[in-house]
Amino acid sequence: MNGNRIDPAAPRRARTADTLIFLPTYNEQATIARMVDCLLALPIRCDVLVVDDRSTDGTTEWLRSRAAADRRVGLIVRPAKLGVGSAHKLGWLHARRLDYRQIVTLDADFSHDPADVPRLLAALERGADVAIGSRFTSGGRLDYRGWRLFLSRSANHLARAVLRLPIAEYTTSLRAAKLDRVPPGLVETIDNDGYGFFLICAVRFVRAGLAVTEIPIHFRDRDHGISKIPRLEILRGALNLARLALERRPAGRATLPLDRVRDCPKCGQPYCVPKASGEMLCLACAH
Ligand SMILES: Nc1nc2c(ncn2[C@@H]2O[C@H](COP(=O)(O)OP(=O)(O)OP(=O)(O)O)[C@@H](O)[C@H]2O)c(=O)[nH]1
Ligand SMILES: [Mg+2]
Repeated sequence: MNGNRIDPAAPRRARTADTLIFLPTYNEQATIARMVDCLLALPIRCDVLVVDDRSTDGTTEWLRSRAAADRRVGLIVRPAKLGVGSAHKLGWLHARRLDYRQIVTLDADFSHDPADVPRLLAALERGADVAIGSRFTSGGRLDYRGWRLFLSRSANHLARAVLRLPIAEYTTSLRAAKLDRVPPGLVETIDNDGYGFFLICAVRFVRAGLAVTEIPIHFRDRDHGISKIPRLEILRGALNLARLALERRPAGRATLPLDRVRDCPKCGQPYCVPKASGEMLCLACAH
């Protein structure tokens, strides 16, 4: 394995299960080992994919050795911090390429409880296309205090009031979906690489007519590591919401024929997707 490159075997590795659990990481050394172990100990058959943006705290090294030792763990290391939304798009594209039946996404810092994963999957079994772990539906809880609590609550209340969609949670990443029900590209073509990705994604699920259900969760504030949310994200979030409210329909090209996905001429990985402009963009190295 080349220290500067992504493990080239990971993206082409065959899947060992029908369910992919996806985690984005940037400097999660305090929790990543426990998180991966908890996920793999769940009473479900699953693979775990981590997209790490070249963490500087040892997360990448730990993941490299875990991925080398366990076929259920896949790792894509990107050359720089390319954004949490961009990492999720790559996770979805990877799941589609390997033909997983369902995907689950969550944070790596234990704000989301791995024990909620089977509850989300059970909601899919009961007929939902998408299950969203929700802090704001009846029975949901949120440990934030002060400014973070105010911000999170008001952002989601505002989204609900402005968009008039039948969901209460727009901004957290704990979600599960049936890949054959979500049109290819609905997620992968979202034009946002940051935290705004989650809002657009939830809106696209509902506006695409998917059966979206909310499962109450208890969201915990991170107790290790530091927050990576830039203040500018708050302003970006407001603009994002205004744009979605005006659009009424998902913006842009929301389909992605998989035969248009190419190997990247720079990093060699199979994650080059066409942008709306027709240009190609590699979700793994941003070339
Ligand atoms: N690959 C990748 N992962 C990221 C990036 N930014 C954040 N993450 C990961 O995305 C998940 C959510 O990020 P957090 O920083 O926990 O965001 P948050 O939960 O909204 O806020 P805090 O917990 O207060 O930091 C965590 O697993 C992070 O490690 C990024 O640019 N690239
Ligand atoms: Mg967090």
